[in-house]
Amino acid sequence: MGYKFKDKEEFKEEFKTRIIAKYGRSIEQSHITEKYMVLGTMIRDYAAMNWKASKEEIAKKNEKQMYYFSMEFLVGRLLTNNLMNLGIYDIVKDGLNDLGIDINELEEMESDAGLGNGGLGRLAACFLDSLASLGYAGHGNCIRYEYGLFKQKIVDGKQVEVPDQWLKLGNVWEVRKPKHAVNVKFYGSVEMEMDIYGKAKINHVGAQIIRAVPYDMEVVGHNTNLTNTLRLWSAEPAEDASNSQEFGEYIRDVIAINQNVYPDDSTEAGRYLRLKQQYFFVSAGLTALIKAHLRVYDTLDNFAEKNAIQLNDTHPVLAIPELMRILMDDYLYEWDDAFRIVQEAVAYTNHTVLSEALEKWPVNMVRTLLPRIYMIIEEIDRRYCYDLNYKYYRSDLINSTRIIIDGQVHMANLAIIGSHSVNGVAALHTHILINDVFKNQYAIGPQKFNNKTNGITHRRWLVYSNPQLKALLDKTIGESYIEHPQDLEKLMNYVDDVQVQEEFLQVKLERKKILAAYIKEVTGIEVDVNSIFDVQAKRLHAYKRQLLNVMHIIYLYQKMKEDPNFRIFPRTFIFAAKAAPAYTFAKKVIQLIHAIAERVNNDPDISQYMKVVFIPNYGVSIAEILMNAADVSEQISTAGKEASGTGNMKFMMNGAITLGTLDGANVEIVDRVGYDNALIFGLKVEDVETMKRANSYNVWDYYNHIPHLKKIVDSFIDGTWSDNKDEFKIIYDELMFKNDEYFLLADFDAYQATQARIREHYKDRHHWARMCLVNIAKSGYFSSDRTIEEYARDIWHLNKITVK
Ligand code: 26Q
Repeated sequence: MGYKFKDKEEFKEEFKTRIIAKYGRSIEQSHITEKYMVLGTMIRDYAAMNWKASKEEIAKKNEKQMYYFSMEFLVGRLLTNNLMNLGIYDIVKDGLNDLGIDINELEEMESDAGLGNGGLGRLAACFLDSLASLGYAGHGNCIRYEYGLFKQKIVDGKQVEVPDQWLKLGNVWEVRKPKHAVNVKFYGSVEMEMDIYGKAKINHVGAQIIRAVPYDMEVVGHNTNLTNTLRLWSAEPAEDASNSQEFGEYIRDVIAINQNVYPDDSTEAGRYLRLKQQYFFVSAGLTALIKAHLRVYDTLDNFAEKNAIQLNDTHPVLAIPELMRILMDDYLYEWDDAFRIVQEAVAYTNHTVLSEALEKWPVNMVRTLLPRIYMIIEEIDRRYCYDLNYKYYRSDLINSTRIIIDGQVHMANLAIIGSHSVNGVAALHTHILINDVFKNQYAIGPQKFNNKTNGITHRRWLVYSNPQLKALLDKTIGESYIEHPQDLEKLMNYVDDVQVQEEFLQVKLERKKILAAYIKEVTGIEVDVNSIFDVQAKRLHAYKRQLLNVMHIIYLYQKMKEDPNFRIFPRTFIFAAKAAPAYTFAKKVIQLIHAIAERVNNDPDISQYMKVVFIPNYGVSIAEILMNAADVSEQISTAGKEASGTGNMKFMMNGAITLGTLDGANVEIVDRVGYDNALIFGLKVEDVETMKRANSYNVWDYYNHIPHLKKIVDSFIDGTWSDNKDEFKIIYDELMFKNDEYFLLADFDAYQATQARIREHYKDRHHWARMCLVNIAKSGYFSSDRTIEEYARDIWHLNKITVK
């Protein structure tokens, strides 16, 4: 179907024909889901012409390509994005309109591809958009999960998880590629024999063999023909699965691999399957990659020259021993040559400093599931220790930096040893990696360490999701910022322009109305669009301190109840957050938010000043209407804990003011907008460090000496929020009997005081609008285009590709 419709009329013809060809019905008779599927398939085919041309151009020029290995790609919807990036949105919209079809209704039919937990997965999706848009050959490798991250329902004020059946209507963007299927081996044992040249030959015998079938999705860039690939691997039974396992059991094992995205939860048991998922897609991805390389070149000697592999956290770190295995066992490379290729090809990004989140796998688990891979890991570890002893004379650092420690495989150490680049995701985060978390690893290989501050695609997060703001920007500073986001800086010439300020406030009001309608629809709560929209949207974690926000709400409520003269400027406190299913504390906080909302929203003394809203099932599509409607962006993690944050950037780019600690990328936001245009409070990393080192923090001191804190904390156990006094006891215990690990009480007064300043800023409309405009003007730096340019230049060494 080599076609590209040129105009509205050709589009309509093609659309009609396809509806008939596929469903044997006229447009009028066809169901809306059928219309959606035909349109999606049509757009996929439209872009497929570019896909083919891209592959040919890359092969012809022998260009280097990058492969982003990630367990997560939080893509969201693609219809609008692809139509916009292809520059055919208006043709299609008008054509559909002629046919009596509202494009918005078709857009709403698409399920979010929710193949991820949060920031890390969304970052991968933003990177794919920037790679294609900038003209870099950079592809994704992941798993074709049958179910995305669970859907969140709220029942009786509590989170309930339900399966996310995102494939219900099929995935119109994917193409199954059976000819590129490969086998992946688990279990069994390793036998060694001598070949006729005296070289050891490895036989992996008695393995469970699973077929990996790729489903490829086009990644369409903005205003470019270059089209990349997101490859999702699906597990199927192998034809020659010649092992002794009982058939039914084998099928269950196969199905389980694709089953679902694992929730970000370090405590969850039964993670064996996750290790299987990790190896499954890494092995399949690399095997296919090697084959593709050998179709163009007759050697793997230049593998690292032509391929870059980026590991999104340690989840895909088995790529290191797996590539070693392929090079040595299948292509007979010597250890040293193979290791050089691996190190040159692979780079690792770290996304967390929380020690409980650094991946470790028990040796027995790895050895049983992946016997050959375990042998290689052991050998990498052995040689590493040898080098530290006899080459670097740093035997003192062995125990903290080696891979196998106390019967566990330390994945981050494997990643650092087996790669040439280790990066953090914001300046402060990288600083902490170098000086604290990986201090000893840094002493051994300082040249590997570098920073790449995260970014977000300004196309999805500004241009497409906020057409009202786009229109204002276009008219004020022109459209150049769409291709060159740093041109948003031109807006600095208008921040004092009263007319532009007024128009910005109008844009914000429009967005707040859209969000308010959505809130009414899903929660039944009516919110005042003239109140301050104060939003905290992110995964629920103790370190992100949603509870600090909640405590402040309780504080205001108690104070207004106590003192009829104390009244606040109307506020709408909006939360959106999923909690990992086994994370009891996080789920309790969600329940507490609902209990407070119920009370506050229905209290006639209070509800005109304050509403509390919890938007269920936070994900990409909800973020698209939530971020741009905020006035205040809550980024209040304990200093040193949030690696970067990327929601903070989405809010900023849409003109919200950051209310935050000096943590993650907040630091770089303030660097750009200045302390006048961000509301910064609280302990800094050094303060937290000092208090920890001196062991000087005692939560009871705060509780006993600050009456309003005592009152807030007591409300968790005195029946204020539930008839059952024990309902929220674990929140109380977490704070008071674990010495408030995340320093909520220590930061409370600073937070409260900064919150109080917001009303002063907000009351002066023009002043407030100016602050917001400065934020937008300075947000270009946080486009993932900038981030990708840095990765391409410093780590991947890619050239830009032009496809005709
Ligand atoms: C690990 C083991 C078992 C099950 C799940 C996991 C798991 C899954 C997902 C662990 C971590 C994640 C996701 C982490 C994540 O999203 N980190 C965020 O990455 C963003 C992008 O760099 C940063 O902006 C955030 O600061 C960081 O929290």
